[in-house]
Amino acid sequence: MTTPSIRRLRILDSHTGGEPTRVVLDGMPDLGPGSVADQLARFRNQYDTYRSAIVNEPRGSDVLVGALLVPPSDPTCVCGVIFFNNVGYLGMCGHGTIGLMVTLFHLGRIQPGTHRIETSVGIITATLNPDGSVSVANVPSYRKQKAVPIQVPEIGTVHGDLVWGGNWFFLVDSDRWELDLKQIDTLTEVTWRIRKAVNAQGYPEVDHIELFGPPQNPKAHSRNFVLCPGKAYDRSPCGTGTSAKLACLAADRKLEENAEWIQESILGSQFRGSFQWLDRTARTISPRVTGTAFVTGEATLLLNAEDPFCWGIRT
Ligand code: PYC
Repeated sequence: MTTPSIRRLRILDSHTGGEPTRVVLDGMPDLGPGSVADQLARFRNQYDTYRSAIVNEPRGSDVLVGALLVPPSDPTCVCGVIFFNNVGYLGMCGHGTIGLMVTLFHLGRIQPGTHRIETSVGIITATLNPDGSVSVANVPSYRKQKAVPIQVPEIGTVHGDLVWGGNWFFLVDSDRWELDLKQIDTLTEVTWRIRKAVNAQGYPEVDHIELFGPPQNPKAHSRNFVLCPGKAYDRSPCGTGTSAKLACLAADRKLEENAEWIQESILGSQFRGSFQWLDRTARTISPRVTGTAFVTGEATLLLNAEDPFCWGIRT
């Protein structure tokens, strides 16, 4: 028996409102110089097999979001981060940033206070609050189009808003579907159909579909169901999805600047959101989303070149 060639990747797992994040600390090939966006391009073009190895089965699952720590090009940032999932890369990730902050604190790399983080879609700030919660000031967010009609096979016409919240969302406000955990299969099927129809009808950039309905907790303002790009649903209220919702509420003058919006997930976990105007004419806001995360594991992934599933199971 020969000694296999094994690459070791050090990881920390956490969850934010039920949605998991796997922070990769080291062990990756060098992604070279430049901004986080430059490094993401090299990750995607040259080392995408690592993405699959880290988050897909047999080491991960469809719901897992990876967060690779990389050197920031902006020296005022505490780190750079590349977010990814079972099918590709995310621009920003709100629950992932909350998980990352709690992980960095767990490692003793940051203290409570405000820290700048470079992502592939811009610099964000994240505050580790004295009570352990994390507030993320996300990238500028805005609604591009309101009430876009989409013909969805076997469902009919669905109207939704096309919104940037660090990822592209299609937001549907409707009481047509019961937003309850027992309905996960139906909700997944409905949103997947909507996603395909939205993409086919002129909006290929949209990769998150978000349904809104009344909350179950009377303290919350709304409940959501968010379908992520690889067909897994977000267990958390989705940080970028909540940012997108805030952009719509701001544009419709349904929420005042700095007023609180409590967004409930399909699990019942909550994010607290608010916004500040960046440009009232362009209806662009700076969203702020607060949530909590818990570290769930510390491990070393072993990538054995002789393992037939070394690079993950791609579906
Ligand atoms: O929290 O922004 C988020 C997010 C995006 C995909 C999964 N979670």
